Amino acid sequence: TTLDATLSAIAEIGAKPHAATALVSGQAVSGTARAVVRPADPSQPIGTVIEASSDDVARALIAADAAADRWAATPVEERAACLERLADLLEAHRLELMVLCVHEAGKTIGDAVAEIREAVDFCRYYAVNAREQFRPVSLPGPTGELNELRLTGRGTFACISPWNFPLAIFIGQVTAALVAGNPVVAKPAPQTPLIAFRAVQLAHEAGIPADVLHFLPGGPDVGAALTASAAVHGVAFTGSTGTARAIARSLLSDDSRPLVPLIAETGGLNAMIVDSTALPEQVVGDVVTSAFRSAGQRCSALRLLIVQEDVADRIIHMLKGAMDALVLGDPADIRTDVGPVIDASAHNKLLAYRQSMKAQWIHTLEAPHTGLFVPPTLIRLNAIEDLSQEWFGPILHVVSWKAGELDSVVARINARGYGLTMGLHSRVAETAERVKSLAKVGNLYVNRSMIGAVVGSQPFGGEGLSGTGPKAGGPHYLLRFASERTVSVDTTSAGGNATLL
Ligand code: UN1
Repeated sequence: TTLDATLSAIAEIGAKPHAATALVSGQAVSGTARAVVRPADPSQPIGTVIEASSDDVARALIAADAAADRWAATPVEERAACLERLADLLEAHRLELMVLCVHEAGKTIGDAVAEIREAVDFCRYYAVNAREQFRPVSLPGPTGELNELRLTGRGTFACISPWNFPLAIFIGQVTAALVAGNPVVAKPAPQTPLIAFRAVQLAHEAGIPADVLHFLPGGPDVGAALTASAAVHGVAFTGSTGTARAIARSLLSDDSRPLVPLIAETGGLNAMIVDSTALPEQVVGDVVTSAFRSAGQRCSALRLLIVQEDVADRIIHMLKGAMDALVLGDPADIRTDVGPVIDASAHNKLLAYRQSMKAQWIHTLEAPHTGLFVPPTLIRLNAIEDLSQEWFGPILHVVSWKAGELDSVVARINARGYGLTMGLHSRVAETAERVKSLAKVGNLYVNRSMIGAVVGSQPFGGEGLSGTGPKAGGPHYLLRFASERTVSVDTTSAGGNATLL
């Protein structure tokens, strides 16, 4: 069957060694290769990467700067066409990309399919958006004056991307910066360089010039070198709030440097409020998806379930049953619902936290003995404020609320300072309206799961400690990657050029 053929292709491609290297103007760099491991079994490397040295970073920035004017002057139609060819190439190579997603990032097959889809969607959406928005626009003014607004590239952008969407977010940041007319230096997360390397090769094949897109895999040193450089005219970053703050400091640290934008998408303490009118089966399905899909490793994921006390026992009882039905294991196995977490450091932190909360466990599962697995765990808290921080894994906290407390529940969630996603399950229209008006979040989900924002329909991103905006996959995203130039010409004055009239 097609499924069997796909699964054996996944096994076959997954067994091959994969190699990535930093690319400066399309040229592989020299250096020592480091192993890239599989979260499902860190003793089995999936391939190797040669990371960028500080010299490679410097050379990439010089080459990008030299290409900046040429790329900004390339018609937007040509830049958009590159993104559309890239979308086609990503689709054509989807099997290989899925395999890398499964083995390098530990994603389930279902998540890997969604990841490739989202990357393709970003390319096509930003291509269409750029064509619409980068046309010069005439603005009304007095007779005898011409006013025109133009968008143009700002200069080299550093795109610093996370391991949790190693293709989709990587591609989303890079294509937005490119189509807006900027050269890009792209730094993937250290855990997931292989899939990003393939994406960059495909982007070059799609027509993005090699000196316009450089690939700089590496750790925090590479990121710090990029953000410290005056050659960087903007940063797109997805990752932790703390790192976003460090980047902002670095961008502002040198008084002689231009002020450049930071587009940051960071963490959340995402809550779902459930009232006593909600449909329990639907709540439980949406909670399991929101909290445990992708092993809870999405910034959109549900961390805190806030259930009205008169239905709490029933919901928790059903939730335990639904958790028991989850299959933990090898992400390359089609039956798996919950795969491993990304690396040993995440694994250790999550297990230590989970253990420290043992007295408050409501329910948990057994984990496989090898691999970086964290058992999905339900933890009871007394108050919203007891959730100390974002735990980036399959750990869900539960608190209860009483009738009449809705406004204060939302206010207490808002008071934590994050503002990414929030969920509500209720069949009362006034309750939904109340939460819509009070919730300070970027994405509010009513009577559905809280993850899986769709490019173009559900622009994604938060506020406060969760990010700077604009929203990825939304109509305003590209604008932040561009400079606005207003050109005003007096066509009546003596010096006016008759051809302008
Ligand atoms: C993230 O985890 O960094 O809505 C973003 C979602 C995804 C975005 C998650 N489209 O779940």
